[in-house]
Amino acid sequence: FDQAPPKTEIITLTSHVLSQQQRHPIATGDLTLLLTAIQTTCKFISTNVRRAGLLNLIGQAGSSNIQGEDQKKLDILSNDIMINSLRASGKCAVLVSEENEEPIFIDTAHRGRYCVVFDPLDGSSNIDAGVNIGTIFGVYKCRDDSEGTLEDVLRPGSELQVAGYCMYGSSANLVISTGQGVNGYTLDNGIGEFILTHPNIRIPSRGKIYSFNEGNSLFFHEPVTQYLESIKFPSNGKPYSARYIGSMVADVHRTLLYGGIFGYPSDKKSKNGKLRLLYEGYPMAFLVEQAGGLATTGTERILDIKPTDIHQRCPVFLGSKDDVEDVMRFHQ
Ligand code: P6P
Repeated sequence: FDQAPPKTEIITLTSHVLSQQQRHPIATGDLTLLLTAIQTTCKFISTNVRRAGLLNLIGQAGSSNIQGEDQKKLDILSNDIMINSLRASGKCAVLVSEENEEPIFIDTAHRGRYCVVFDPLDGSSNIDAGVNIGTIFGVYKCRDDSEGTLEDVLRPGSELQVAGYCMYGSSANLVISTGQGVNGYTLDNGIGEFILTHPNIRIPSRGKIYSFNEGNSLFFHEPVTQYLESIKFPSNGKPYSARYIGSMVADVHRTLLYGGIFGYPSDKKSKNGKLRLLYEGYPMAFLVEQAGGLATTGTERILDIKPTDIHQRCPVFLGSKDDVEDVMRFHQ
């Protein structure tokens, strides 16, 4: 048999993170254990999302979250799973969830050195339509002299240790960065492991796709209108393609892999846009920058923003470096 053996290098998320973390001389294994809790949560949520229709989990839960949005049963379930799993890990001190008005301060018995900000099931308005949705998370380490306070999570995204998302679609794709580039893993339901399928994701320097909700065009500020005109009616006669799913995880995942630009700008209706800074803006900006792209409000690097409220919103333009720089030029 002179054929080369098939490349069956099965690297799991757990072993990959362990190997990356072990390079840090001061690694205690705490972050690895926290990431294990996060991936277990994603596996659990994936199972429930996949079976939602069968278990009649789809539909309203009859309550609404602090954003005033109708809560779906899966939202509540995913949030409960994530909070319980993170608390049980014993590695967290403060949790911030899109579904909870106040931060969650972990009791002493279960307290650790990390703070996790997350949207347990982003894009949930798409659940009933079977459109891809996802969990988005970011991890801060408590400041040295802190046991875990609000100030530990009101920090610029540039201080995150980890950022990632898990997209629930035809398969469960977990994309994560610990500050050494971006890696993508696909859940093998047969063995219950996330397998490394997209090592070292790099976003193309320029793409051919733009992803905005143009239903808001009436309210767009002039720089956004002019930017969109420039790629829809370009002098080279080659307009960009429009792709908009309306689920941030799905739109960002496509942008990471194919390049181009995703934008949810501020407009005359929403002065800071719609997306939340801590658990949507920061994690996605962290990942895109780690993959070689940029993430801006139009005038400011998203990761540099100092937050004042855990649920504050921010305008978002992110994606290929050249495309984001084009947008910034229209905001000068
Ligand atoms: P619109 C989903 O509700 C979400 O928070 C993001 O996942 C998504 O990018 C955005 O809102 C979609 O908002 O106004 O275009 O429906």
